Amino acid sequence: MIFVWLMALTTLFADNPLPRRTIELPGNVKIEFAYIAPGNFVMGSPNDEANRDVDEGPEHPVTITHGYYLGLQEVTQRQWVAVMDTNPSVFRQPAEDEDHLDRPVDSVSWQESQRFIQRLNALALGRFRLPTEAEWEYAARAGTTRPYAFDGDVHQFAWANSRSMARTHLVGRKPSNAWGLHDMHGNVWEWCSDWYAPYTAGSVKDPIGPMSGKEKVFRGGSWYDFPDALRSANRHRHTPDKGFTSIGFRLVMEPTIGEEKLAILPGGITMRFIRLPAGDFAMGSQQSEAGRAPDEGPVHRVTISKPMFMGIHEVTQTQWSAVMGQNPSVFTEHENNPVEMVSWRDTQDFLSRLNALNLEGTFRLPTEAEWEYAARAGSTTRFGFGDDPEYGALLQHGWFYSRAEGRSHIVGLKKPNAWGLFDMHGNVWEWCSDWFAPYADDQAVTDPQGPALGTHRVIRGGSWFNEPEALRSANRHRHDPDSRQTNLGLRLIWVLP
Ligand SMILES: [Ca+2]
Ligand SMILES: [Ca+2]
Repeated sequence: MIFVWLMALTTLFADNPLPRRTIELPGNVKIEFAYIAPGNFVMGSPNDEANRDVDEGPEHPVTITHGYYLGLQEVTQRQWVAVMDTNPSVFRQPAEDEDHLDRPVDSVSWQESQRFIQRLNALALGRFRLPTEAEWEYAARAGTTRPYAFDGDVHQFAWANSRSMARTHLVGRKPSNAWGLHDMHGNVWEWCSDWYAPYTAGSVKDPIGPMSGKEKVFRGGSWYDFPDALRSANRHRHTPDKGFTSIGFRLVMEPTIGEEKLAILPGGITMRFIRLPAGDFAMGSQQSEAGRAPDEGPVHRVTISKPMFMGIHEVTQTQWSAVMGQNPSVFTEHENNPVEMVSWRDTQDFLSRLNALNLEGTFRLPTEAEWEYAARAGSTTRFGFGDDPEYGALLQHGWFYSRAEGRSHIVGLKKPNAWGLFDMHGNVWEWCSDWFAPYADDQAVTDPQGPALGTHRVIRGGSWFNEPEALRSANRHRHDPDSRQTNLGLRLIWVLP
C-alpha cells in the first residue's frame, strides 16, 4: 500500500515510500519516526530455526490493525537528557569521533522509561508509548521471515558481542532494515509495553500481552549478546524495576496527529485536516460532573468504527468565501476568523458546492458523536486537557465569555488538543449533522447518527459568548436549522476513499 498523503508535517523519502514524522524536543533535539502501516505477519520462530528458544513458539499469525509511528533509532542519551535533564547512561566514555549523547540511553528500567514517556507526553508534541511486543517484532521483521531482517554476517548489520568493543555505539551506524529502522537488531535491547507470557496458538489481532505479570519483555539483543540473541523472534524479560547497560528502548508515536491532509479550495485557499483513529469512548457526562446539564446523560459507550479526517480548525471566513463567493460574517477583522452567521441549511449549501468541486472524497459535518469523540481526544475529563475546576487552564485552550473581548478570534490561537484539533472548546459553536434528541439509554452504539426527524440541529463546543461550563466536551446545545448567530460556525469531516 502506497501512501500519498499531501502533508505539511510529513516528508516522503524517495528510497522509502513510508511517511515519516519528526518531532522537536526542547533544545532543538529531534526524534524521527517512520510510519508502520497495518498488516499481517507470523510472530515467533519455526521449530527448525537454529538456536531458537522454546518460548518463541508456537508461531502464530498476528494482525496489526492500526498504523503507528516507530522511532527510526533507539532513544538516545541526548533525547533522554532533553526530556529528563539527567543522564543515567553508563556508556559516556569518550571515543574517537563519537559524541556519547548520540548513543542509546542505557541503564534505564522499564519504570524509568515510563517516566520519560510521561514527561514527553506532557510536552504535547504527540502521544508516545513503548511498542507492544508484536509491534516490535512486526517492525523488526519488516516483511522478512528469516532469523534476521538481513542476510549475511550479523556484525555487518548489528552491534553484537564480540565485535562491539564491549559497549554501545552511536545509533544508526549500521544499515537500516527494509522499513528504514536502525539497530532493531543489537546495540541495546529495547523494552516493550507487554508483561511477559508464553504465546498461545491461533491467530490474534493487536495483542498487548496479559494485563498483569512479574516481568516486562525486551527485544532485539545488544552489544553484550552473541548474535543468536539478536534474532527477530528472540524474547527476553526482566522485572520492571531494574536497568541494565544492555537495555534501552524505542518509542512509538500514535498516528493520530500523524497524517495531515490538505484540501485545496478555489483560489488556492487551503484547509488542513488531520486523521483521527477509529476507537470507542464514553459519550456524555457523569452526574457528578460540575456544570453539567441533564441532557448529557446517560453516559453510553460509542464506537467510531472508521478513522476519519477532521478539520483541525473551524471553517474560516476565507475558506467559506472561496467556496461561496461571499462572507456572511459579522466579525470580519481578520479573514482567518471563523465564519459565523451561517445557518445549518447554509452549511448544507456550502457542502454541496464544496463537493461539486470534485476534490477527492466527500465533505460533510461531523455527527454529534464524532464531534465529542474528537473533542475528548482520549480524555474522560470535563475538557480535553483536564477537569480544570477553577477554569484556570481553559484560558490557554479556548475563547469564552469574559475573556474573549466580545467577539470571535482568529482560529488556532489557543492550544490544540491531544489529537491536534484547535478551538474544540470555544470560539464559535459548531454545527453537527444530527437532529437533537435526548440520549436513548446507556446501551453501547456504533456510529450513531441521531434521530431521523427533529426540529433542532445539534451544536457543540461553546463559544466566545458562553460561560466556561458550556465549553465542556459533553455539553450539548441546539438551534433551529435556519438560525444564524455570530457565535455559531462549523468544522468539517473529509471522507476519503
Ligand atoms: Ca536495539
Ligand atoms: Ca469551536
